[in-house]
Amino acid sequence: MVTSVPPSESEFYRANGYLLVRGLFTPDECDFWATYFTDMVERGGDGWAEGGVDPNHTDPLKRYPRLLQPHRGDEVAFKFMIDQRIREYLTSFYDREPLAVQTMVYFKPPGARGQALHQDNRYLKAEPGTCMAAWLALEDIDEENGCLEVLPGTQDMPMICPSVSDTSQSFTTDMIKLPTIEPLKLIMNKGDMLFFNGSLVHGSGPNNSRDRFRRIMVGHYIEGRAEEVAHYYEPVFRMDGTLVEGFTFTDNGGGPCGHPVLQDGKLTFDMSGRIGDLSGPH
Ligand SMILES: O=C(O)CCC(=O)C(=O)O
Repeated sequence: MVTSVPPSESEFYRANGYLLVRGLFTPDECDFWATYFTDMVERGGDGWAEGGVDPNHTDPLKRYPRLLQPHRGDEVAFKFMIDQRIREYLTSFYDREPLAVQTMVYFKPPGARGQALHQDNRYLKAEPGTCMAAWLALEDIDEENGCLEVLPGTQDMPMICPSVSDTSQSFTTDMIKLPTIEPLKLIMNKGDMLFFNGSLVHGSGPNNSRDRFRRIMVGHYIEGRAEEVAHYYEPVFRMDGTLVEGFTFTDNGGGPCGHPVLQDGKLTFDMSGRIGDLSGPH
């Protein structure tokens, strides 16, 4: 496939493990997806809402839970996952087409908790290589409504053993704590896309706004050279939309992880940890 991605952008991704592309999608496309998936969750989620929808719950995330894997039955989500622009960018990073394994839609209404810092390949377990995310802002996103935060410099780190999160701030319970790295908060406009790799530590804070949702769509991919991925991510698709037959799915058993150790001001890892068993989304 001929790619129109400027080489400086793919070089930035390879060096930093992330790349922010401004205006990759139009405001009209974002408005369409925001309305389409909000309608979906408000009518009960069509089977894709994590834990089901409870419209009267006091927790905003029970009223607007994430949609998980809607591409497995919904054409709109499937088309987003294999969008040509995403395909070109991801292909340019490793000079090879990736494989598509996941879609998610987050609503994060006012008052909703965020998601504590984590690494995606802890969950996807793509091997060899890693996974990649294509995270699209469906509206303007800043610190107030819970922007994404990344820890620069973590893109080549091993899987790090998580500690327990503060569940008043995060709806997930794992949290990576690194003593030395300040989070980079990514202020994004509607239509901007962030690509990032499976080692880059990232997460988001709560939505502290009074009346602004923070809707995003994300696709997850694995490198084209990957030979296995965790069971939850079955089935695997090529970026032309065809199904990959005979892929190997791992049983989600734990692999090694590193405990952060500061030695003379330098961050290293004691790799004696084991990631616990996990199944399901991250
Ligand atoms: O949107 C968020 O707050 C977190 C998303 C995320 O962690 C991911 O897509 O891997």
